[in-house]
Amino acid sequence: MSTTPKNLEELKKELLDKMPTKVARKRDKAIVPGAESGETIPVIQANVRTIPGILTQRGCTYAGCKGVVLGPTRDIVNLTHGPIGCGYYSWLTRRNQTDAGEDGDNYIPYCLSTDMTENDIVFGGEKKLRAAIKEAYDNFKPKSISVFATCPVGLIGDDIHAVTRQMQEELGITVFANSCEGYKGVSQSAGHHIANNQIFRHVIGTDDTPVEGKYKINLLGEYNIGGDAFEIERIFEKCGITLLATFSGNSTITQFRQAHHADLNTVMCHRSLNYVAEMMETKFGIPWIKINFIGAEATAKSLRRIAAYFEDPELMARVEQVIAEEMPAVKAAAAEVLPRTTGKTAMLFVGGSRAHHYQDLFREIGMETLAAGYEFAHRDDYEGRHVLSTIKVDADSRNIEELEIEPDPVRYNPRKTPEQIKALEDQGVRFKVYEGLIGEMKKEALIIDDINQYETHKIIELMKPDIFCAGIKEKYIIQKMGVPLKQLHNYDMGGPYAGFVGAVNWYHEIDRLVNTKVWSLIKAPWNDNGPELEAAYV
Ligand code: CFN
Ligand code: HCA
Repeated sequence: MSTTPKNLEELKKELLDKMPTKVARKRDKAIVPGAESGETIPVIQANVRTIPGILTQRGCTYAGCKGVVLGPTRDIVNLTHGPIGCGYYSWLTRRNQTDAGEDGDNYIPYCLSTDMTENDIVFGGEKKLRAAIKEAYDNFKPKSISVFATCPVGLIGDDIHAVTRQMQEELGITVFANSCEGYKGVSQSAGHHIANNQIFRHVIGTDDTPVEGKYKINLLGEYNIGGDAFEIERIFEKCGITLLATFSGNSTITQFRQAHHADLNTVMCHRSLNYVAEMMETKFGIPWIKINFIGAEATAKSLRRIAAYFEDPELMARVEQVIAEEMPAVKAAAAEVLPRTTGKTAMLFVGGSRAHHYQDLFREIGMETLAAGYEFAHRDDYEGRHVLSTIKVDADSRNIEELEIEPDPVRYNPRKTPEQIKALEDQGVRFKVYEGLIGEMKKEALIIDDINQYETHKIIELMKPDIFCAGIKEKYIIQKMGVPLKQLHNYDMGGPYAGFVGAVNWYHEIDRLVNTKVWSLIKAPWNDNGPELEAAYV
């Protein structure tokens, strides 16, 4: 990499240079360097309101609740309470796949909305909501109906929870509502939290039917985008690990109801599902560990982590055997592309976990990340955290043997220094480590929270990456600059990229993208005195 710590500061200065003083002062706090290998982790500003007038990548609370967390469950009917736009524009946009299973129940392809109009805004929409729930029930006879509030619902004060309570009684199925009005919070992150709370309150642990199987786990924060969950399911099955429920890729409500029978929760996307992990630990005594199945090495490490948790030689041996069987194909694919991909550079600005996870996949083909950041993650996703290991459960009796050492395990708990950790460990305290993004990036790299459109253009101009990873809003503008953009949200119709099979897909895809000659032939219309500009100025 050509930049040094000094010119990193210069880069940052150039990024902020043209901004009004007040804006530059605020944005300055959201831009920090990396801090690999034991260096002090800088504090980054995150999860704060986007400055009005700035073009952000972020989405809304409704999107985080309905689209992200609850949307991927195939047998819950999702009903949007609001004007038709929110339902329509969140209809099948996220590429979360599902296997309709033996019962064939799959409502994901449908778009259900109360279609509120002026009349409902003025006189209230509760009647219409009640009728829509009834209509959905009559048509589908589903196991559950979940209602999502859009902005106007909160503004006019419809009591959606009273309506769903009534309808639950009347219909005899689980009906629950989410007060996920788009304007709440500062991003879709608030919507994740609301969905976590409602699924925990209304669904998780409501079916005590015992579930058979050895090494029972749940997978939290995996949404089966492009078939990722299918590949992870394949690997678990091969290892003899019993997956009770995935929250929420390729999932059913029955799996959620029975998820409390698991021995362990594994958390893939910490940002969107950590609340359920913490609540299940507190209520059911199920510990959680962080895992990551993006990257072949990360997959192997995660499987070993799960096996180590169970402390069972049989599982450990099985996991080693699976890794040994799967790795040769991965290594062969990497060896094939490495001569062409080594030394290429990437930037990743996406969501609340992939900007971190996908760096492993790039590393495996010799590519370095110059700059990265999240849209809506919180400080712990950047800075990492050491959570005091709060709970130990007796596997047979399910008795909690050791309770919270810290009063509130959910509370943000900053990363501790090596000395502090050693001192606490000497006292017998155990830690659960959650590595953040900053600690895994070089000090020459830039980390930017909630990057905006101006900064995106500037950083591409200044650091010239070979590939940029982001979403649909950024894609075509960046490609017009001559830089390939790989969508890390929907995978551009590709995938899976998780697990061993996913790694092979990724290596080939990235090789194609960074080595095709077409990008050098592109001239951006705004640099070409093209017809658009002429038309604008005549
Ligand atoms: S599938 Fe996940 S992995 S859930 Fe989250 S933070 Fe979004 S929808 Mo887009 S791709 Fe993205 Fe992450 Fe977790 Fe997806 S990086 S922004 S809300 N996300
Ligand atoms: C969301 C969903 C999204 C959007 C993707 C994008 C997704 O945040 O509401 O901007 O391209 O993954 O579908 O993140």
